[in-house]
Amino acid sequence: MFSRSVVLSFLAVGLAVSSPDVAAVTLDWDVPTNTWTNANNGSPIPNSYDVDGVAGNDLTITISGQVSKLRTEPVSGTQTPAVMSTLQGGMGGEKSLHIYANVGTKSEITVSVSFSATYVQGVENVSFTLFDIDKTTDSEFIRNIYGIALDGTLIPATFSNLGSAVALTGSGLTSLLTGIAASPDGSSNGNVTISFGTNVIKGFAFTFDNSQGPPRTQEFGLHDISFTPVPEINPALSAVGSCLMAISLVFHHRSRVRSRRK
Ligand SMILES: [Ca+2]
Ligand SMILES: [Ca+2]
Ligand SMILES: [Ca+2]
Repeated sequence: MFSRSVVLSFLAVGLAVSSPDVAAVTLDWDVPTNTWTNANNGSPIPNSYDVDGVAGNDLTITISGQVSKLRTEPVSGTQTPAVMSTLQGGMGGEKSLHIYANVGTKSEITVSVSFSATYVQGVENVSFTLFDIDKTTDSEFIRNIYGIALDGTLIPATFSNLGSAVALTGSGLTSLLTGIAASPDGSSNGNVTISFGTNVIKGFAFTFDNSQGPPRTQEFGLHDISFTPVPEINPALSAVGSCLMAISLVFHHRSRVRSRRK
């Protein structure tokens, strides 16, 4: 007969099957298909990437703000944004999404990443590293850094692996990264890793700008982006679990009725 422990066993099996461990996913710029495309006039358009092994795009990167300030990166001769390995963050040949711009005071270029709506439960463990946040004549700043929760709430980031050319001031949503020294192109001195940890988000954004001063050419790289989709409860398996529970309750009820008749 179906005892309470049998019912609990069915439920445990159902939950285990319907909540599989979901592996981390990475947008890796070294994968040849992960390229960046600009409009014919050179201005950036949103670019989407399919990286989780399931057909369909998983994240979209949009670059907005004063995009007229974007320039050709002189080492490669390529109009940015572009995927290249001029900046390597001390990782020896790693590519990044390179932003090279002629920015002056209050020139802001914002990078926004939105994860696919097919991740209905959002994503977690979002993490990425910026390369070459540094200072030549003027400091480079990264500000307005936030994740976006499923309900639209803004989530502060956490910062780690700060290179010696980067200073972190402020906290929470007003955290500010400032380039305080020059970092060579291949160096990790201008690195900072930005993470949202166990916060479930559907996107994130940050803004790059210049300190006060005349326009100067400045640059940084957005390295690989990793994230873990939050698993959905499988509706089919939930239905099976409910059926099994209903059947077991019927049996349990009958057995009690029978035992009362004895
Ligand atoms: Ca890579
Ligand atoms: Ca996909
Ligand atoms: Ca820089």
